[in-house]
Amino acid sequence: MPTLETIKANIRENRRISAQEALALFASNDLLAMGEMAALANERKNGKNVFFNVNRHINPSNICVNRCAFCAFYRTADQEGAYTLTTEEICHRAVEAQASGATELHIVGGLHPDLPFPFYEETLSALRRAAPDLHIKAFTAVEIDYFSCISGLSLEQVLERLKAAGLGSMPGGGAEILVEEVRRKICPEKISGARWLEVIATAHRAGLKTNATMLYGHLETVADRVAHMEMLRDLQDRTNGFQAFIPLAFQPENSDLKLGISGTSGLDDLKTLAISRIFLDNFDHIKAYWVMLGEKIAQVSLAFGVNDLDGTVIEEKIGHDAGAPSPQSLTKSAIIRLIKRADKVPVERDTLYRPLASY
Ligand code: V47
Repeated sequence: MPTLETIKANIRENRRISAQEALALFASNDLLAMGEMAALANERKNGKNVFFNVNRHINPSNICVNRCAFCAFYRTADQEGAYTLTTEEICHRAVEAQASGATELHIVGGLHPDLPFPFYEETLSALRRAAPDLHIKAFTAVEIDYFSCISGLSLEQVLERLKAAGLGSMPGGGAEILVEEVRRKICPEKISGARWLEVIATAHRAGLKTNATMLYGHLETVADRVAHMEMLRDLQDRTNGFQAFIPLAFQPENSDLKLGISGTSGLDDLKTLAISRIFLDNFDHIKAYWVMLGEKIAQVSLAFGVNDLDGTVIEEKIGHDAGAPSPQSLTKSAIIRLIKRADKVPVERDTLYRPLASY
């Protein structure tokens, strides 16, 4: 087993750490040592700056044919609570967001059994007209694969058509844990990990930036987490299309995975964020998603390698349907205060990480 001392020396000398070394970090509870290494790796890339953005999340529908065991958000079409927003309702939310100073829409939904592919194209075009200043970050790799299935178009054709309609980039959802054995248990109907990577690689080739997430704190082992991050690191070496890595802490209420699983611990959250910063040397940004972490862990994570906070959000369903105790939304001034009190410099960014203002 590699020692923390040899791993520290690697970080100091800016050398990539191995999967075995990442496993040794997970086996240790020396949180402060990991924080120190992650902070060094982060400061080299980002100094004292912490990015945040002013965005609005929209989930057009919760009807989904995938029925993942960890998900408390989805409904079947005939189930109570199932909803689908109209294009007008989606645009109304976008216009509100633009008027309140947002720069990004983050749009993800379920795999709807009836809506045809042109619905999504038309919605993007309508959004372009209704709120032309907003960058549209939309559709996980899982949705893009589904669009290809329901339309008979290739991945390349789907992505080109969505780009033409206004798609600016893609979020990192649907990755869960990319290891097949875990997917069989938590999301057996979902596309494979290999297919997720293939869709993302295709998006990167089409010139779309994406993020990558990792859902942790359920049935996976730490070896699964490291294998997941290694697949992402390998792909990033080939495409350089990922912007941020976002570990998502599993929220255990109201899903089929609830039994016997409690939420993640603060120690695990901070370790996972720090190790991701250390291991993913080719990712510029590690994002804390305060919705799943809570504001306080998200703030403390800024001393553990994190350099990005998402965001104002406004309306969040996926984590809150699963019992997340965090608020629905943070104001821009609350985010700025949170970052300043962590002794960092808040930098508002656009979706492509261009700085807009520093506070
Ligand atoms: O893919 C579902 C996760 C994801 C639960 O790219 C859950 O900027 C915790 O991907 N507990 C969607 N997580 C959210 C997402 C995201 C969020 C913020 C920023 C970005 C980005 C992407 O939420 C799903 C799934 O992995 N999820 N259920 C749950 N019970």
